[in-house]
Amino acid sequence: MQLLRMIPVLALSLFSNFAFAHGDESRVAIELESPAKISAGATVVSFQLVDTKENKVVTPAELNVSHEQKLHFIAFDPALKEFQHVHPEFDGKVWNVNMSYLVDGNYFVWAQGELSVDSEEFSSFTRIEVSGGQPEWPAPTLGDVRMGSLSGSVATLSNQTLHAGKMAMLTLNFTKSDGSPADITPYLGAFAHVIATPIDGDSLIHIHPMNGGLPNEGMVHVTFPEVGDYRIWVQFIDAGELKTVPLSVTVTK
Ligand SMILES: [Cu+2]
Repeated sequence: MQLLRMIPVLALSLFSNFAFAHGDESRVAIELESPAKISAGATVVSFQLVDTKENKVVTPAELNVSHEQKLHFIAFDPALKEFQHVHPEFDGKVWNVNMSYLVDGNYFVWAQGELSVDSEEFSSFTRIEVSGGQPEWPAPTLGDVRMGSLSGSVATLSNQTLHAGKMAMLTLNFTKSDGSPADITPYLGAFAHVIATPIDGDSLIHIHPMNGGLPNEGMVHVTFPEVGDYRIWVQFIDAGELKTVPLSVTVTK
């Protein structure tokens, strides 16, 4: 049983996004029931969620369905290379989720949801330390990389200059590797999921692009609060297959 960091939520976007969250005390806490130090491989992460404002445990009854799920769970390593987006289930006592950690590292693990009492979105984070697996990746070097591909699908973010604290409207475009439009269908009720974190990993931006002018194009309204590099994971379904493509951006003054 371990009380770990809780995260405040600042609504930055007008759209149905989990907003920016930072590593400060906040309202919903994750209490790990399973160990915080684990061996690499397949594992079940078990935890409680505590609404510190209402002073009660958060079960599915206390959550709204948000993007087809009551709870979203996002984990990544400090090198910002390993990424998981999964959906815990409640067994009547605790939340459980199957995860797989192959590479060593002290992972950032986020739970995101929306409280039914007042529709407040929350992002809670904790750390899970993995050892005994593949050696930890070296510290991240990101830079501005706005195009990436995976098994024949290409994700491209438009290249406007990004300024800290200023809302940007980026175009997100999906094609096949031959340049033809990708065959996009909704993932968890959205055109795509854009999950961003700064290089230190302890804050999270989760955006759902609006449909753009073309079926393979979406509009990402986002504010990056700080100067520096951000890892961005873009999740989308192309020809029925879920793809996660890592990109990165550099945010200037
Ligand atoms: Cu999810």
